[in-house]
Parts: sequence; C-alpha cells; structure tokens
Amino acid sequence: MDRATIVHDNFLRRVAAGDLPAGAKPSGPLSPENAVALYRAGCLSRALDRQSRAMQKAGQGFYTIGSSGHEGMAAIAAALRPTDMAFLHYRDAAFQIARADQVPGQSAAWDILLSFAASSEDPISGGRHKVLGSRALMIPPQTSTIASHLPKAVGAAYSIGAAKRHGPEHRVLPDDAVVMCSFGDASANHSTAQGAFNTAAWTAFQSIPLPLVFICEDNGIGISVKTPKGWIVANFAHRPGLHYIACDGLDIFDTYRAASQAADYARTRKRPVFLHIRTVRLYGHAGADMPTTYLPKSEVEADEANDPLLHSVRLLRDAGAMPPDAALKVYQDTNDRVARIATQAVTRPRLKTAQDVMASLIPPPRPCAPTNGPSAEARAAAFGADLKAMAEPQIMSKLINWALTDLMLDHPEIALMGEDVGAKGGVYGVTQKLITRFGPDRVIDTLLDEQSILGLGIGMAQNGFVPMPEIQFLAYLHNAEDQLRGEAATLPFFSNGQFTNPMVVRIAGLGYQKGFGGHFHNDNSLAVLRDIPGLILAVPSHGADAVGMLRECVRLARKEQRLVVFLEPIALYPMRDLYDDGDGAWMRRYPAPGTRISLGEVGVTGDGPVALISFANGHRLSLQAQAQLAETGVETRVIDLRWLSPLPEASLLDALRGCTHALIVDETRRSGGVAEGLMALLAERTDLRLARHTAQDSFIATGPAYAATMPSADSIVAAAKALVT
Ligand SMILES: Cc1ncc(C[n+]2csc(CCOP(=O)(O)OP(=O)(O)O)c2C)c(N)n1
Repeated sequence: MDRATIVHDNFLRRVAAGDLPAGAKPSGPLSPENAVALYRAGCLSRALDRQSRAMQKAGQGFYTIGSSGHEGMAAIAAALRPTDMAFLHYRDAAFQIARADQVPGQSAAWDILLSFAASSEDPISGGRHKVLGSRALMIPPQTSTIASHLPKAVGAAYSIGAAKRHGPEHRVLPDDAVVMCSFGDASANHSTAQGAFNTAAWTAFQSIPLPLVFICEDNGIGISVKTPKGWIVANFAHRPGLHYIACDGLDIFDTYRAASQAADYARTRKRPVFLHIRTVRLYGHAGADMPTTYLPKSEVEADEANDPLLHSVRLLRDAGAMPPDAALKVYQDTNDRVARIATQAVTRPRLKTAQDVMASLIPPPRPCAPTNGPSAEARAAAFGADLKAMAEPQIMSKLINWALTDLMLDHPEIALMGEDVGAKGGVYGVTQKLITRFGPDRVIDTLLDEQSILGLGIGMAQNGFVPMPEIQFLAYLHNAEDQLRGEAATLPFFSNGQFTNPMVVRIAGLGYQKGFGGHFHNDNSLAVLRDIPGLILAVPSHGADAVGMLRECVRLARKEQRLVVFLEPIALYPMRDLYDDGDGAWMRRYPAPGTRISLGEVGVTGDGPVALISFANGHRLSLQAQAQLAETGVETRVIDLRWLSPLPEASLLDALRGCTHALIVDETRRSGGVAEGLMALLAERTDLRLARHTAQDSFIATGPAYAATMPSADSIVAAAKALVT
C-alpha cells in the first residue's frame, strides 16, 4: 500500500476513534473561526495531493510533488496580506489555498487541478508546468531549482523602500508590503540561499529597509539526506541582522502566532526575519519515491503519526471551534469535492504545438507613459562640463556613461547595481559620476556576490523598476548565470507573461586587453548567453553604436519587458585609434538623444563582394583587414552584427546581397562560438562560399601572447585570401 493511502486511512481511523496526537493547547491570536478556515485549507491541500496521485495513475496528471505534512503553511498565508509578494516552496499549496480565501473570486482548487492536468487553461503557467502561482494572489511561479528564488526575494523586498523613494510607473507592491519567501531545510544549505541570507543580513546590518520574511520549512530531510538535528536553529538563530523566530508547523495556532509576529516585525521594522517552521514530510519526496527504502519504517510511521491534520482536529476540538466528527466530515467532503472538480479539470484543453508552448517566451509589451527626453536644464545640471565635450569624438566608456546619464534622466525607474559601480564609477570608469548625478538609491554599490546583484535586479524589476545590473567581468557571470537562465528568462514563460522582470544586464567582457588579466578578465565565450530562449544579447563595437544600442536595449526592457544582456567589449572601452597610432578613428561623437539602433539592425562598411562578418573587437580588426585587402585588390564589405542573440537574420541576409564570399570573423571559441550559428544560418540560407576564422578552443593567456589564440588583422587577411583563391 502506498504511503498516501496509509496516511489517509490513519486519518479516518484515528479521528473516528478519537485517537488524536498529543500536543500543546491552542493558544495565541488565531480565532476559532479562522482556525476552522485554516483546517479547511489544509484538508483541501491534502485532497489535492491525493487527487494529483490519482490523476497521474490514470495518465491524466503529469507530475506529483506533495504538500502533505506542510499544511501549516495555510497559517502563514493568514498572517500575511494577499498583496505581500510570495515566492513559494513547491510544498506550499496550503499557502496558496488560504491566500485565495482572502481574495474574492479566487478558486485555488480549480486552478491547482488545472495545473495538475497541464491544461492550457491553468491560469498561472498556461499548462507549461505543474507550478504554484497566481497573478491575482501575488504569487509568482517558481522554477524547481532549489533556492534560486531567494536572491530575487531579497531584491523584491529591497524594491519596496526604493519604490517609496522613487515610485516606478509599473510598481506593483504597496509601501507597507512585505515579501515572503519559503524553502526547505535542505535548500537552506544551498550557496544561493546562503548568499541571499547574507545579502539580507548585510543590508539590514546597515539599517537599509528590507521587509522580508524567510520561511524555512524544516521537515528534517531533503529527498533522502537528513538535515542534522538542530542544524537550522544553530545556523540561523544568531545571525547578525536576521531576526529568528521558531514555531511548530503541526500546530496552526502556534504557526499563526509566530507568522503574525514575523510579518509584523518585517512590516513595521522593515527588517528581515527568519521564521523556522518545523513540520513533517508525508508520502516521501515526490512521484513514486518510497521513503521506506532509505529511512527506517519506524521513522516514517512516527512522522505519519504526527499528521498535522490530526493535530488540527485536536486543536479545533480543544479550542471549541469544531468537534472531531464535523472535522472528519469536512475532510471527506473536501475529498469528494476535489474528485468531482477533477473530472472537469481533466477535460480541459492542453498545449499541443511548439507554437503553443513558445507563446509566452517573449513577454507582452506594456504601455508606458510617453517621455520627451530630459530637459535642457536637467541635462545641463547632470552633465556640467561634459556637455561641451560632446562636440568632440570620445572613447566608448565615456559615451556609454553619457548614454546612461541621459537614460536615467529620462526614466526615473532605471536603477544601476553592481560591485564598485557607485563611488569608484566602475573598474573602467563607465559609471563614473552617476552616483553624484543620481544618488546611491539609483546607483547601488552592492556587496560582492553576482547572484545577489542579479537577484536584486530581478526582484526590483518585478516591482516595476528597470534595473541595469552590472557584472564586472564576463568570467564572473558564470557563478550567477542561473539567475538569468533559470530565473529571469523563465518567469514570463511559466507565468504566461503575467509576471515579468525586464532589465538590461551590463557585462564587461571579451578579450584583447593588452596589459591586463589573462583569462579571468578576458573571457571570450558567449555560448552561455546565446542559448537562453527569449534573452537578447547586444554587443557593440564602438561608442556611437554602444549608445544607440543601449537606448534600444532600455526601450526593449521598458516597453517590451525583455531580458537584455548588453555586453561591453572591455578592450574597446578606451580604444582611440583604428588604422594608425594617433588617428583617433575609433572614437565617435555622442549620438543625439533620441536616436537609436533597432534590434536586429546590422552595420555595414563597404560594398565589396567579399563579406567579413564579425562583431566587437573582430569588427575593428576586420576593418583593418579591409584596408589591407583593398591594397591587394580584394574588395570587401564589413558587417558588424551588433546583435548576437537572436542573430539578426533578416538584416544580415539583406546586407549580404550581391556578395559571393563570406568570412566569419569570430573572437569567441571555435567550439560553441558564434560562428557555429552563423555558418549554419548562411549554409542554409545562401549560396555564398563560406569560411570561418575563430578563436582557438583555449583560455586566454596574459603577457605577450594575450591575443595569440584569437583572430588578428593579419590572420583575417590571410583567411580572406584563402577563401577567395
Ligand atoms: C539546485 C538544485 N539541486 C538539486 C535539486 C533536486 N532536488 C529537488 S528537491 C531536493 C531536496 C530539497 O529538500 P528540502 O529543501 O529539505 O525541501 P523538501 O523537499 O524536504 O520540502 C533536491 C535535492 C534541485 N531541485 N535544485
């Protein structure tokens, strides 16, 4: 017999026999009526778990991960407001159910059954995943990656105070909201979780408002690995900046008491709380997991004997709220009702085609109030003497700085965050003076943790900001990359476009820095960004393009709610010359405010029949090669791709009209590099004679060999000649 049936039979038998587990008397502020409501929510959560298993057995449901044992989460919902954003652990159906009771017109049972059935009418994911969530209940859906939702919960909590100071147009959280975020005891050990706790504590330690309730649902085990007894309390009870409260999750009265305290503390003091709720896990981890294969049967049975619904029946009896026979009837009626509704849910339509699935990869556009650009007075005040310098050609880092200034003047919802972006103005000076111009609220010097930087951006974006997080070097994106891949990019997908986190992530990267760094400061791989569905990757090669593209990136985030990565080639930040020392030909004048380069628009120099297709440093080197090739009679057309994901197919093919040959010059690696995609595209769509000239499959060295593994102007010339002869 499976554990779900055993738990069910135990419940029926023990309630009928009046054999209820011992425990504390009901105490605290929970009223008898509300206690009954929470019990009903718990029964519904349990009935849905049972139904989910039945649906899966019948081939009508697709995934089961239960909430059984965690019904106490209903009391947490009751202690919060339905406008408090909730980033939930996957076991929190009871939370969603109790929250739905707080909002007129919401039916958690129907919604959750539709998600079990993977129906396209599932109101949160549109049939893409069995996931908790609801726009009306302010519950964004979460991916199943353990702990990855914690950094953005910190960001969302931070955004509440930030929005009070500079309210963004699309703000969703009220001034007095708190953010709640729950996770299991095993998940609490994840480095992503630890980073979020540390960031929250670091923030609170400085008295920066952070109304956040972390909820650790401690059932003592993660799949099959036990959490050492006492570990959670030992780990969290005495952290600086993090207030610790504990409760018994088997007791809805105690849980409500503690959750009310936690919510009140976070709401009034604007400081983070760690609520440790001790509970049990019934039925094993998920699906067909059998806990008796890795735990002694006696331990499994001990947890089952502590079924929180049995405890609730006792507590309701002792509080005079409901006698056990009535509680038993509620349980049975709820099971019957869920079974009835399920017969309807499984008849609802499901997604079928790729088009159906992909419909929410790209979020819907949103209306934005028109802006006329910053006023002359505002610009004069912000730029000062820089206004005069705009008449002269400048290096790329300066032009990006000016573009950021104009964009921040124009859009008060933009906030920058990153390591050293404030007082220092960035490692390469790109954000210099911005903190003076816009203050530390909008130019945030963060702690040293890339997951927290991206989490801050994602969380703020969910509350209407247009964040521009900075990752100092591309090599340091990798330890935080899941925040883009698993979190930011999937949010619109799994919420059917109802929740979004539009932002422009600025990353300094690529190679060719002469005197600096070796591999870690010269990472020439973009593969990790190019296969994320929905993500836009922009890579400018010179300052004027950087400005025009950055303006487009902000438009894409602000109006089209897109996730954009703006990759700034470090070696080109200070680049002045193109052909000869001192020619100043790589500098550009600041493009007039309002002008921009559209997504997918490539740049073309020359009109020869031999195309040199490249981007970033490769583009500059290709222009040098173009001059050399012209001297030997090879006429070329140098195409700057600018947009590397999605590839700018239409305008690239257009730019290639009349060409006979195309050489792809790619400073990323031969394996997994941009050229692979381009070769495939051109092979499929053109009759050109093709070749690629890429970087080696190597990391980058420092010293004299700094560029040895990547294309040079001379090697491009040689490759182009080889192609045409
Ligand atoms: C980053 C990551 N690693 C591994 C997993 C696989 N996994 C799913 S749930 C889980 C255990 C989580 O245990 P706990 O946090 O205690 O929550 P519980 O399931 O007990 O409620 C694991 C290892 C995952 N989802 N994400």
